[in-house]
Amino acid sequence: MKPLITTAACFLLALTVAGQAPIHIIPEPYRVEHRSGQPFVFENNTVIVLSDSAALPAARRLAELPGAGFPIKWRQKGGEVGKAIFIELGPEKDYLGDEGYTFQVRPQAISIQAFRPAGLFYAVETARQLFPDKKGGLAGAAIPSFDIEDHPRFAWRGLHLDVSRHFMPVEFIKKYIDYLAFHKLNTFHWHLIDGIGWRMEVKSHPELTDWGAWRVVKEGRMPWQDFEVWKPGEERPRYGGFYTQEEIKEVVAYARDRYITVVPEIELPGHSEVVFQCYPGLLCQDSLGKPLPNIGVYCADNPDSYRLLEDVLDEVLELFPSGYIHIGGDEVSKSNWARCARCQRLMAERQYAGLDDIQSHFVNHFDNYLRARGRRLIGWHEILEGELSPEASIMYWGGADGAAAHLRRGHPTVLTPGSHLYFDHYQNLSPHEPKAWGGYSPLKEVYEYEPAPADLEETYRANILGVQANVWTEYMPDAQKVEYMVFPRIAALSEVAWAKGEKNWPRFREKLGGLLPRYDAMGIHYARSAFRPQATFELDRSTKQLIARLETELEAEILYTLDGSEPPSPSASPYTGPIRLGQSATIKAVAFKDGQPLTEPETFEAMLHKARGAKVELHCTPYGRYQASGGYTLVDANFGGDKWGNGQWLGILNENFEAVLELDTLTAIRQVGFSCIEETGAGIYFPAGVEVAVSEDGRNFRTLKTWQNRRPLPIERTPDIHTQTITLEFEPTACRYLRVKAAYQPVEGQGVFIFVDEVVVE
Ligand code: TNX
Repeated sequence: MKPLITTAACFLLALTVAGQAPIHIIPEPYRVEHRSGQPFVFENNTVIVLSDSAALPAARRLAELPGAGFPIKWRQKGGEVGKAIFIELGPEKDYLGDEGYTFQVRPQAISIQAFRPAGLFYAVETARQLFPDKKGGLAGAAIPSFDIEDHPRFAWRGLHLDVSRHFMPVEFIKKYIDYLAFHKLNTFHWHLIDGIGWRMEVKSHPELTDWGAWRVVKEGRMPWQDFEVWKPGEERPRYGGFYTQEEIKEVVAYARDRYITVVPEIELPGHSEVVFQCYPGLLCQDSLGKPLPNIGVYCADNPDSYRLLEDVLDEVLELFPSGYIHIGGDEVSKSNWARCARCQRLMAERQYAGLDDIQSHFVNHFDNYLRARGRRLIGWHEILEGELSPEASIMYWGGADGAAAHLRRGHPTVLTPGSHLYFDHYQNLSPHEPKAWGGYSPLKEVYEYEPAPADLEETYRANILGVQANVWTEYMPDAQKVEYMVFPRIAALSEVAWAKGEKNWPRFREKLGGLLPRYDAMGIHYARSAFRPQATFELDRSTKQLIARLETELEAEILYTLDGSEPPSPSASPYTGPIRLGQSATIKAVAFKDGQPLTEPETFEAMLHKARGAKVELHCTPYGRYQASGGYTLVDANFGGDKWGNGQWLGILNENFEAVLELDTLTAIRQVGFSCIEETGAGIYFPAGVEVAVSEDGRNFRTLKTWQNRRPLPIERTPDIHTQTITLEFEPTACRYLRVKAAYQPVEGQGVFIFVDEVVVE
């Protein structure tokens, strides 16, 4: 290994060479050293020079960069060359590893070197970002003199795509692979199978795609919620698609040319409803031979289950040369196994203690099967339940805070934490964001994710194979929406996966600003969510004024108004610092670049109500992660917004809400607003009733008003999110103490949350 220079030092170097534009590469190279002196200026007779045919693919890719169509020539001993780009492999470059490279720019020549062709490939991806995007030709363009040495932090740098919930055409899959390559990612996890659709042609079982690739579309339902296969002859329209084996070969070859491994996922033993719609005879059966409900799980003691999956895997192994085969294994519904005569016999025979052992019985069968064929099994971390084969590898999708415990289990692990790397989560809190699964993972949080848990012992660190972001497509029906959810977070992911130095958010922000025009040129529908202004409010407890701050994740000028008009209206002002508010106001704000608004204007209500900053006594216990700032959350004049998981809502589980607010002085009030949020699918409900009572001494309370939820029961469980301020009005009343109670709406067989935020007193 060559001596190390930290990224911070490189950054300083970058700044110290006067007059040179900083080098902006994402992901950040390991070492960048600027040199004084003249830049390299492209000329019309610039050539690409090779000495080894193994470098030819990289040379060709380089010549395909916009404007860089230079002739490719073989190096000749003693021969004179003019301006040249040398591309070479060298055995002395072994310190760079299989994927590293060096990139040197001098006034007369650019020199790219690597130990292996993959390194040259990544050097060309660096050139793609470095060379000006000049379609008319690069002649005349200048590149400053510098040295780059670069190699990745992790061996597994992955991006996943779920094509089961929504099928994505081959042309898009190839684009997606190009996107990975651009960001120096090297693993494409192709989630080909899930309960809703089978997407891979299997020659030995054509029903899997003849039927299993197509759904009947039902009015008012998302296609992925509709678990009915379409069969030929059916008149209703069909929805779906699949990849033929020829197409799969094409994709795998396309990826291989870009040093990307395609890891296929064949789900087992759960998430497989579609399989049993094709083969109902494979379902678990009760002791009378009656099939159990289709909950998407294979019978663990039916030889036909294993035969089908082995047939499928045989074809998978022919098509996919990857070292790892992903077998899913997440969220297995096991209840059929407890009622299935065969599974029960298996349990008794093997003396299994529980259903988890049946799961590992099933998974371990395929671990053996794959190992006997020279491959390795990887599955979602739930396969750790029971007695997992020590050879198996894990893909961990829990929160980052649980990663250390999983790494200590000793299996090689790819970290795909749901807390940071789920690109189906929202990237901004704005109500203008298109529907996403839930959660909240803004760009900065993705960028700042550190895969190696600080408290993890050194011996377990080697278990980190790498990192990956997952793209579940329930709410991404087409390529455009996938691009929206993936970009620009993929750029942050690439830094996490590749860059070794310390994080530097301001620098990343600046670099990304330069990358977006390239995304534009590539026609990518990236999200501008990181340009949406977000407001935070802080109550100045002494003056009771509200301090509003506006911020965008990526650098942009913000214009705002306080008079309800939409910026850029004549009354709009540029935001230069915190705004102090002595009374309620509506703030409308939007980010601008080059005179153009970047998104829709955002609206924020600054509500300086009478209970702001009051003393609060909570008579209930907020649950787990939903503590926000305790009782103060109710009176901080900061509204929770429409994402209940954002740390600004108090969540109360299976308990009535009760709080007492103590106002500074005896105050006349006429109205109380109780802000709450609901997502019934997540167990969060509006209250069944609210009661407001007042007191002058804090002991004897007098009820002023009650409110009752008159919605008919039972309430449907849906993923829709609603917010509401339940307003109780009454005759003006002087009060010092205000008690607010809210009863929860019990629902049989499940926990019920009330989520509450501001108590608005007028
Ligand atoms: C959980 S994470 C799943 C997927 C869903 C996803 C939605 C994992 C292995 N399974 O089936 O699509 O949540 O975020």
